[in-house]
Amino acid sequence: MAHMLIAVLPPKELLEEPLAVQLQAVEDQVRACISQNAPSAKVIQQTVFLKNYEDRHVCQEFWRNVYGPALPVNVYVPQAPSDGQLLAVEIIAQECGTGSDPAQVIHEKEDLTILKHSGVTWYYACQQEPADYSWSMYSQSVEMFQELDKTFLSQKIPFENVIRTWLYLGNITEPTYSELEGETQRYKELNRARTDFFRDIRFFDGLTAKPWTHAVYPASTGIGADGDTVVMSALAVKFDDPEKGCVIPLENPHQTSAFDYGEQYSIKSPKFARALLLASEESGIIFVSGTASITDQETRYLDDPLNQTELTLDNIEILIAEENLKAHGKPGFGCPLDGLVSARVYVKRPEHLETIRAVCERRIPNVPKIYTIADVCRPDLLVEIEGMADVGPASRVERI
Ligand code: 3EB
Repeated sequence: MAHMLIAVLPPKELLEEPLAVQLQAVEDQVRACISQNAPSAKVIQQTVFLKNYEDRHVCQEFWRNVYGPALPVNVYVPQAPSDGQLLAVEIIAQECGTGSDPAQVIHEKEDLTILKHSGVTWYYACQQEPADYSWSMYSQSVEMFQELDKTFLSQKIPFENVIRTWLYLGNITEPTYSELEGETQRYKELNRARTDFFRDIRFFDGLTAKPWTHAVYPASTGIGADGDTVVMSALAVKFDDPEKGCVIPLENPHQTSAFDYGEQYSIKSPKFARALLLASEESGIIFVSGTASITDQETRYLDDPLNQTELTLDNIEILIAEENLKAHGKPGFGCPLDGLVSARVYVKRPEHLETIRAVCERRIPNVPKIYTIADVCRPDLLVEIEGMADVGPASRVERI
């Protein structure tokens, strides 16, 4: 019973067509893909990148009609797809089967979908808006983390079980006012809010039998978005038997851990792991955090989108490699770079798109990818890439 990742874009010839046409074209492709390859598959989560963020209401209404009570969590991201489309969609689906242990999908509410299979429960949650855009960046961020917490707590799942977060932040590098620092930057205030919110959370305690002797954090993406929006989503998991589950945050030996970055980047460092392995005995998934052209803690290749992309992919390659997994105590759970099953490529400037795309198409040609236009948290970073890899002795990836 496989997990499926699908990246869908409306075809080029529909670029000038209105939203309804592009939306229907996307939906038709998803239906065709599922019915040809895995008819029992159910959609768990859709991440919808929008050129016009206000289109999210029309999209949500459209999918309410398509799915009825089986509506998956839809995360609307205010980032334009790279080639002028009104939307691009990344889908996570699960083959459900009918055997003795069929996967079970529970559509708890529009911002929470739960998937249970093979002894693991997955909780996909979304916080689409802050309570009030007039609040400070810090307060908006804390409130959104608290709302996500409530969503998980409604299922008795503590935030300790969150393994992956996505933080989309409008005007990410723009100035804002902070009680602590006076004039600062929106991203830095998000980091301060995250640090405060995470302070008493002992990540993964109770989730797996393994105790952590040092601070550990979920994998994450922190990335720009249009306007002054803030969107967050998160994935939590639970194991039927904590003895059988395995969660290992991964660091990159060539990079300073983000949580150890110096204060020049952010007075409170960004609390995230470079990647995270979620594994059972035989198979695993690596969630690769947003990754950029950084070694140690410095940005490399200023104004050089080609080499920034190469270094970013080198960083991902190192993270997911057999050698790194072995160094983290999980030999047999690594894979080569093109073992990624999906990738998102966030491009800062549209004029760098073709340069960045050429590198990605050369190095990860068979990986389903979505390119969007988004600002990166450091003004000198021109590209950020995240992804997922399917690993472990029992890994079997089919590319369709
Ligand atoms: C970096 O390596 C680039 O704040 O959650 C990447 C992934 C980045 C996640 C976050 C930020 C975040 O520092 C930026």
